[in-house]
Formats: sequence, structure tokens, C-alpha cells
Amino acid sequence: MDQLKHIFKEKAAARAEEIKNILGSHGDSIVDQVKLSQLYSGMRGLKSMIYETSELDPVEGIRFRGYSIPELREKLPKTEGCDEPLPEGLFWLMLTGEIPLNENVAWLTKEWQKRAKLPDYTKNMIDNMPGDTHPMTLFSMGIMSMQNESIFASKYAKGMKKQDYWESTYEDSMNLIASLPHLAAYIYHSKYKTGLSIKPDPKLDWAANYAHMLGKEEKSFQGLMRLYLTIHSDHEGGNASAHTTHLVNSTLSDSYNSLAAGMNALAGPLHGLANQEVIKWIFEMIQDLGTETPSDTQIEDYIKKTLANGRVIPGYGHAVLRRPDPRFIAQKRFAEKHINKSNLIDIVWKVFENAPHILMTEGKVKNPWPNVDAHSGALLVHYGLKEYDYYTVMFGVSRALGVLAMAIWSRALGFPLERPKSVTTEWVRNFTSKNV
Ligand code: HAX
Repeated sequence: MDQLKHIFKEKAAARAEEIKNILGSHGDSIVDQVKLSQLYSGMRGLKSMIYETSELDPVEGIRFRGYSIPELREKLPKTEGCDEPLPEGLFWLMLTGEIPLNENVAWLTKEWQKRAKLPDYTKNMIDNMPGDTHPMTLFSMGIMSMQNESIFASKYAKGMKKQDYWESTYEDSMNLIASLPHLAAYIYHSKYKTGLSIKPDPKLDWAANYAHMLGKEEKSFQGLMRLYLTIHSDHEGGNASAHTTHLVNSTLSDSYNSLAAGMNALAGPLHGLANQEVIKWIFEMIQDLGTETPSDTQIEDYIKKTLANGRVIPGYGHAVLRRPDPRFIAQKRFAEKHINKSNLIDIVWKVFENAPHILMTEGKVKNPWPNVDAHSGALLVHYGLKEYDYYTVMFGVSRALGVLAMAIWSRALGFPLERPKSVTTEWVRNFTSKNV
């Protein structure tokens, strides 16, 4: 049994025992109440599931196993010459609850290198799709195309015991995470016809290898990728991509089916696709105003015009957060340190100065602050990655870390099929008539 699996097995057994005891003494405790309005508003704020790998505080932002993003940037293992954390370390943390040692992370890097593969039939499928297929569709299809490799599905078909489910889910998830940068890089070159086909470099870690396979060798871009793939990985269980993966996984669908479903949720403009929408909106602004260095007043007018046209300001607002997203701030800090001058990044910062007070006075938005997607595109364009409809794929590579770590936990804890209760408006009418 490998070192990560071994530690996980012990932690999961202890957690299962703890849950059994908690439920034994407190199983009937009331943790939340549901208002009728919550039924019609996307179940906002309703405590209704267990998700172990991270938790979102509306004010402080995301914490992964209790650690904030600034703490992770300080404490997770790094590679020499780079002060950004290695995403391998975060995966280890989400799975075990412990900050790994450098040697644990070095082992995981090697393990993912060993497990990575991209079948020829997946490449052929991608190459044969129409040119206008969205990269997120290719990504989801690419994941699905490898489902025949699922160890969970194959063992289940042969009658696997329930206590062994977690182990083959671990194997599938590790194989899939290892292969995602290869799939994502292949989609990039195939879709944008770069003529490049770049083999992985066995000396590089997971994030730097992804950068390398995209054709990017700058050290600071490698650092950005380590940061990017760390901060986009998880945002507790209620967000659409995590919840979709969690729900589909609860049917005993394997990691391939579950992750592909989660990626289809991430592909929505109110969720992960917002990263492409932000940069598209900024490019439209530049074109509309005829300048790459708009003034505060011009930006303010453009924001008001967008709102007046009934559109959202992409990258602003959040269903849970009520402060600037720490993931936005982490990217801003990165830009302040590594990027001397960029007109696009200046625009992102000027929007940050102007949009919140307009959104606040406009009166509807509960959170007028930027989210993770408000910054990422301008950084990627700076490093030459201008094909913005590709950005959500990069988000997806990262999101796999959190949702698949949780998929392994769900199996180890024996979580059942998710099946909440729904009601109709007729039911609501009857209910309200009895409660006048
Ligand atoms: N611009 C304009 N109006 C906005 C807005 C924005 N950025 N954010 C919210 N609103 C509006 C809502 O559309 C809603 O209007 P209606 O009552 O007419 O429907 C009203 O303000 C109240 O919304 P809310 O309660 O503040 O926000 P929600 O929880 O309903 O929605 C969203 C949260 C993230 C979907 C929303 O803020 C939004 O659409 N933002 C822009 C898209 C975006 O950046 N999405 C990425 C979010 C982060 C993420 O998941 N990344 O992957």
C-alpha cells in the first residue's frame, strides 16, 4: 500500500469511528431550519451535507482543513526558487488533514508522473470534434472517454465489497488527476492549432509540467500555475461543481463520471466560466472605449452601462462570500510581486476600485466584491495565454483536486446516495394556507 493511501486509511478509520460516536450521542440534534424563501433561492446557506476537505467562511474566505490561503502559501512545501505552494501538498492536506513533508510531496509528484497517460483514442476524439466545440466540452468528453479505465467500475462489476470501494476510488482519482494536465494541454494545442505536441518533463512538478506542456517555460509562469492550481481546487461542498461531483459520486458512479459531471457544472457562466467572461468583458470595454488605459470615470461609466443593459459584472458577487475573495487577493499579490506593468492588470485593479461602490448603490447585490475569476484572466494574458475560452479548463484541472479528494472520503465514510426532498408550489400553497 502506498504511503498516502496508508495514512488515509488510518485517518478514515478514525473519522468513521468519530462520526459513529457523534451520531450515537447527537444524531437527533437540529443543525438548521429551512425558510420557505430558501426553497426558492437555490438553497442558499442551508446546512445539509458533510464535506470534509474545505469550508467557506463568508468573511474570511476559504479554509482548507483549517488553513487559509495566506497560511497555505506559507506552510505548504515549495520547490526551490519558487515561493508558491505545490498543489501536490494541498491534495495531501485535503486527503489526510496534515501538512505534508517535502519528501511526501516529492513522492506524490513522482507518483502522478508515473500514473499519467492520455490514450490515443482520447486524442483522436478531440482532434475530430468540430473546431467551434468549447474547450470545456472537450475537457468533459476527454474525461468521459477514459472512463473505460475505471478500476472502481471494473471491480464493482465483479462484485467488490463495500469496504473496498474507497481504495479503487483512490486509484481512479490518482490516475485521473495525474492525467488531467496532459488532457488539458492536448486540448489547448489541438483546439488552437499551435502545431506543438510537448512531452512532459520528468524533472517538473505537476503544475510546472502543465505549464511546460502548454509551451510556457518562464519560471514566474510556473509559479503562477502552482498558485492557480492551488487556490482553485476547492470551495466547500455547496458550490456547483463540488456538489455535482458529490451527488453523482453518491450514486456509486466512478471518479471519471463524477468529475465529468462536476466539470459540466463548472462550465456555467455563473460559476467557473466567469473567468472567460471577465476578460471578454474587459476586451469589449477596451474596444468600446478605444483605449487600453481607461480612466476611472470611463470605467465607472462602462460598469453602469453594463448594468443598465441587464448584464452582470462578471467576476463580482458570490453566493456565500461577503468580502473580497482571498483568492482574488492572492492573485493581486502575485501580480504586484512579479509583473512590472500590464494595462490589463491595471484595468482589473481599477474595476476593483470602482465596481463595489456602484454595485452597492445599485442595491441588489449581496456581495459587491470581486471573486476568484475577476483576476485570473489578466494574469494569463500577461503570460501569453490569450485564448480566453480555455481558462475554465485550467480551473477544472485544479478543481479536480478538491472534489476527487472528497470523493475518496465519501467512499471511505460510506456516505449514502444523496436524495433530498423536493416539494411543488401546490404543496407550498397548501402549506401556506394552513399557516396564515
Ligand atoms: N453584477 C450585477 N448584478 C449582480 C451581480 C453582478 N456581479 N451579482 C449578483 N447580482 C444580482 C443578481 O443577479 C441578483 O439579481 P436578481 O435579483 O435580479 O436575480 C441580485 O444581484 C442578488 O444576487 P445575490 O444574492 O447577490 O447573488 P447570488 O447568490 O444570487 O449569485 C453569483 C451569486 C456569483 C451567481 C452572482 O453574484 C453573479 O452572477 N456574479 C457574476 C458572475 C460571476 O462572477 N460568477 C463567478 C462566481 C464565483 C465562482 O463560482 N467561480 O467559479
